[in-house]
Amino acid sequence: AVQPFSEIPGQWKNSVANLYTFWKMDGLRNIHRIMVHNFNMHGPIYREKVGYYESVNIIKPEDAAVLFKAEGHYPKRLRVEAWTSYRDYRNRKYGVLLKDGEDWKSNRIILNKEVISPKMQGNFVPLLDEVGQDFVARVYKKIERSGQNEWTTDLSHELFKYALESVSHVLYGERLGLLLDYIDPDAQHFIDCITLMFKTTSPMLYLPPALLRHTGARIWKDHVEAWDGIFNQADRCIQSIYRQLRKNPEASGKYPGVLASLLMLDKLSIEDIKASITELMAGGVDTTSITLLWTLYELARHPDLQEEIRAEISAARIASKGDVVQMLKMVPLLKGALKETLRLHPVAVSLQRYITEDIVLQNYHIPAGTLVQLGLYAMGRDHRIFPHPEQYRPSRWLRSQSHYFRSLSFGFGPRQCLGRRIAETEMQLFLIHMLENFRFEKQRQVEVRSTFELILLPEKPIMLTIKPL
Ligand code: HEM
Ligand code: 2DC
Repeated sequence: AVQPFSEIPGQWKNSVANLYTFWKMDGLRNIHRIMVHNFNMHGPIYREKVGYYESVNIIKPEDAAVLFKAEGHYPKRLRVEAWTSYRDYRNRKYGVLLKDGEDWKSNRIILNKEVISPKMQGNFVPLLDEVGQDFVARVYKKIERSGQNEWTTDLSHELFKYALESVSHVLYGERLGLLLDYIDPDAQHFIDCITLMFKTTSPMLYLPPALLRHTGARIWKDHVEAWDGIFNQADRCIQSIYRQLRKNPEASGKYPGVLASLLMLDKLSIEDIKASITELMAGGVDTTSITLLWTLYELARHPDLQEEIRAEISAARIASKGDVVQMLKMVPLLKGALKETLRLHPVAVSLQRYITEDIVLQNYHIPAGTLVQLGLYAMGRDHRIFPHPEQYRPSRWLRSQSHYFRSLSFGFGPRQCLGRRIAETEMQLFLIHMLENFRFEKQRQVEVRSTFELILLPEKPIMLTIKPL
């Protein structure tokens, strides 16, 4: 017989005690490892209550399948109160990230066509390819200046600039110039604000922002300052495109970027467009840059694999005869490498949904309305789901074994990552250009762990040596 909800294992009954152990274990930065620990202790399902938010946690692909079948027409994630509180405080509209219900759906359908339909990829490729080529030129310059025919560095800051330059080129159809020697200080400030915004969000997952706001807490002030910086910079970019479009409305035939396309389409209000474009711009920096950094780290640790992927790229370059869209269809191992990076180093520790109907998970009854979390980080490192999970093996993603509900790094279904196509294309083109030109090496073979700052980040700088081929 199916067991009742109240029988699910876990320490959900004593939430104060749970919060205490959580702080003591430095839970804030270790959420991903605490989840692994909980699955080891309780098995593949457990209930948990930390502070005010309660959830059922699952790890198995079969259970993920059941969860996503019960997500309803308007799938809802855990609400990040810090983000909604800021919008309410400053009287700014929610974009697609924070909207729910019919309002979310109608905005999302229009955005889908402009941002993740396969048809758009052809428009994005030339824009992203150009940025990739410029990045290579910049690295050659750095190598030359070092005078040692190699460059040893923590690439993260360069990658942030690459990511912002890439997403901006797609959104605005224009370059920001972040890969030049002297960059706009406002753009650098924007990058710093995003990092600060994520960092200040995570404590507020457990302490209600409303409380912090009324007690004048530092963390809330920093958070507001970070979002202010993000919105101000995005507003400047949006205004400049808007003005150009009004001065010169006739289409030139050239793809004008996501923002101009949305404005000309005239199906969303200007305020809705601004809100979602700002979210896309902010969501497009740390996510792809950190994933690229982890990928270079893994390839530096696996020189034979690096060589194998380089060979795949060379063959694809020749076979595609200059057609880059075609080329991207011929690099399965490279795509496997990105999936493998996100398996071991996911951006999101978990996926969550409020289920809209009663379901059964691991033989327990789960009532409609429950918040169910799929532990993505824990799943990626479970040996029952991924044999030898500690090994970085992109070939496991080739068409040999079943990937049933195992490839979930960008989420699932209609509420999945809106930036997915941009992210994937941008990361594939980056790796193609970099591997065609340079070799990556790692000095000391030390394991770098993840730390949670809303998204998962490397806990310390990753130093790489880059050499021309
Ligand atoms: C949502 C992952 C890059 C914009 C999400 C979600 C995940 C995710 C897991 C939640 C999906 C769900 O609940 O099913 C990633 C990863 C990235 C990445 C792994 C890169 C490696 C980006 C980029 C952008 C972006 C580049 C913007 C250009 C968004 C937005 C949402 C979202 C707007 C909310 C969509 C909605 O609620 O309808 N992402 N993301 N992401 N992401 Fe990404
Ligand atoms: C963080 O317990 C851990 O893609 C929480 O580009 C549950 C949770 C809820 C929503 C998740 C968040 C986690 C991680 C970061 C995500 C976010 C939804 C979107 C966001 C996954 C797992 C992200 C990084 C977006 C951010 C866009 C924003 C900056 C405008």
